[in-house]
Amino acid sequence: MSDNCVFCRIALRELPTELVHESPNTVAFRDLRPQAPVHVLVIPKPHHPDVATLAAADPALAGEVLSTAAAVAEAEGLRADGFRLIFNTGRYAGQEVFHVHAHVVGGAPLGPMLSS
Ligand code: DGP
Repeated sequence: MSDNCVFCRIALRELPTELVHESPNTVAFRDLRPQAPVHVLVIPKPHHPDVATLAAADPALAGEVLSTAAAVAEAEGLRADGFRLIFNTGRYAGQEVFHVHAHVVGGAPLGPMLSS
């Protein structure tokens, strides 16, 4: 738990959210500002600021985040047509919340990976 971290508070169920999946070490919930018909965030329950620090500190947990993201994509019906998995990391990527999270987005054609 990191003080004032909104995603730690979601993991602890201190803030309301639309939960779509929970495992002992991960939580998945719908993004507040969806960018696609399906837009789910997957987080590890322990606080790590971004995917690089998570991968260095706890590679097994990083793997659990990936497998949870795959399970969410399957459960949301995204496997057949595909989906995008995004880890915004740091300032140039526009990361807003510094508790590592995977965006699982899909449900429609997503366009180019980067806006020009
Ligand atoms: P990023 O730029 O990768 O850090 O994206 C953060 C995302 O988190 C953004 O799409 C909006 C979402 N978000 C921020 N606060 C909340 C919240 O309190 N609840 C939910 N469900 N999503 C949130």
